[in-house]
Amino acid sequence: MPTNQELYVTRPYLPPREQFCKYLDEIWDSYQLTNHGALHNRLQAELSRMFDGNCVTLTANGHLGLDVALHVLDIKGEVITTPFSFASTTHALTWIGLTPVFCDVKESDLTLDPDKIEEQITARTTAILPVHVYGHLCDVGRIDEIAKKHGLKVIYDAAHAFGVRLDGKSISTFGDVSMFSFHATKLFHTVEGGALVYTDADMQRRFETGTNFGIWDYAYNYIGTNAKMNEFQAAMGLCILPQLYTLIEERRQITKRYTDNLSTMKGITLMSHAVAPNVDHNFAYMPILVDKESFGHTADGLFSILQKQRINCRRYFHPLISDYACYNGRFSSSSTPIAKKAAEQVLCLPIFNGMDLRDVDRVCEVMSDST
Ligand code: T4K
Repeated sequence: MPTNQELYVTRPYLPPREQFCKYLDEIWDSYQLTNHGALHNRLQAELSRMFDGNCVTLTANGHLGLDVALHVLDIKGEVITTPFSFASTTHALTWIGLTPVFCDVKESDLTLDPDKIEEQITARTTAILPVHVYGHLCDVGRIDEIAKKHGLKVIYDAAHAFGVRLDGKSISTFGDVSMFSFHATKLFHTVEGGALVYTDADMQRRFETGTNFGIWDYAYNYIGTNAKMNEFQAAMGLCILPQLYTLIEERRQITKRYTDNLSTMKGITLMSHAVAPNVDHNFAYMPILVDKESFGHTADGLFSILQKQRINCRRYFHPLISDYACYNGRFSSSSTPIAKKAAEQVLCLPIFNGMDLRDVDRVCEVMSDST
C-alpha cells in the first residue's frame, strides 16, 4: 500500500484469490456447504497439529465458542473475570444469567491479577474467565493453581492469542478450554469463526455436540446450539494457515518500527514491552498507553489528532465493560483502578499485514508533531 492512504486499525489479510477459488471448486464439486464437510475437517486436523495435538472444536465465531464452553462445562453462579476486554467476554456470561465478578488487572500487561483473584471467590464462584489481552499471556500457572485449589473451572478467552506459545509450547494446554477468535480483524481468520481448544479428549463429543444442537450419531442426548463453522469459512482458514508464521514475522517488523520510533517519546508506554522473553508473541495489536501529563494529550485527544490525518485508531478497550450503559450502574469500575486507568489511557495504533513501514513512520510523525 502506498503511503498517505487512509489507515485503519487493521485490515484483513486476504490470500491470493486463485487459492480461495481452488477450495471453492471443491465445494462446488461436493455440494457440501456446511455440517462438518471435508474442508472443516481438514482445518480442524491442521489446527489440532498446530495446537500440539490438543482437541479442536471449530465454531461459527469466537463469541459462540464462549457460549458453548460455558454451557458444556455447566458453569453456574459467579464467574471471576476482567473488565478490560471486548464486550463479548462479559456478555457471554450475563446473556445466560451468570454473574460476572470483576477482578483488577496487572499494570505490567493488563491481564487478570492472580494476587487479587482469591479475595473475589465466594461460595457461588464456579469459574474464572481470564483474557490473554492483545495476545499477552495471563499468569496461566498461578491461575490454574488457584482454580485447582478452589475446584473452579478455567475458560481462557484467547481471542487475541492465536499463534502465541509459552516456552515453545501451545498455550491451549492451560485451563479447561481456550477460545480463539478467527474474526476478519484477527491475525488468522476465517472471515467469522473461532475454535475451542482443550486437552481432555473425553470432552470432545460434548464440545462438538455443543456446536451442533447436541446431536451425535443421530441421537439427541444433549442440548446444544448451532455454532458450526461452514465450508467457506474453513476454506479461508486453509488458505491463511500456512502463511501464519510469515504473517507474524511481518507484524514483528512493524512493531519493531513503531518501537524504534516511539520508545523514547515522553508520555507513551508501549504495551509490546510487556511480552515475556519465554513467550513467542503474535503482534496482533499495537496498543499504547498515553499519559496526558507528560505527553500533552489524552488518548482520546490523540485519537482525534490522528483521525484528522486519516489515521483511524481504536480505543480497545475503552470504556471498561463495567462502565457500559447496558449494565446500568450494576458494576463499579472504581473497584478495578488499574483497569480503569488503562481504559482511560489506551489507544491501539494501526497494524496489519501489508502495512508499509513508511506509514508506520507517518503515524509516529503525527504523534511527535502533536506534542
Ligand atoms: N473476546 C475478545 C477479547 C475479543 O476481542 C473478541 C472479538 C471476542 C471475544 C469475540 O470474538 P468474535 O465473536 O468476534 O470472533 C472488532 C471485532 O469485530 C471483534 O472480533 C474483536 N474482538 C474486537 C476487538 O474488534 P470492531 O467493532 O472494532 O470492528 P470494526 O468492524 O470496527 O473493524 C475495525 C477496522 O478493521 C475497521 O475500521 C476497518 C477494518 N476492517 C474490519 C472488517 C470487519 C476491514 O478492513 N475489513 C473488515 O471486514 O470489533
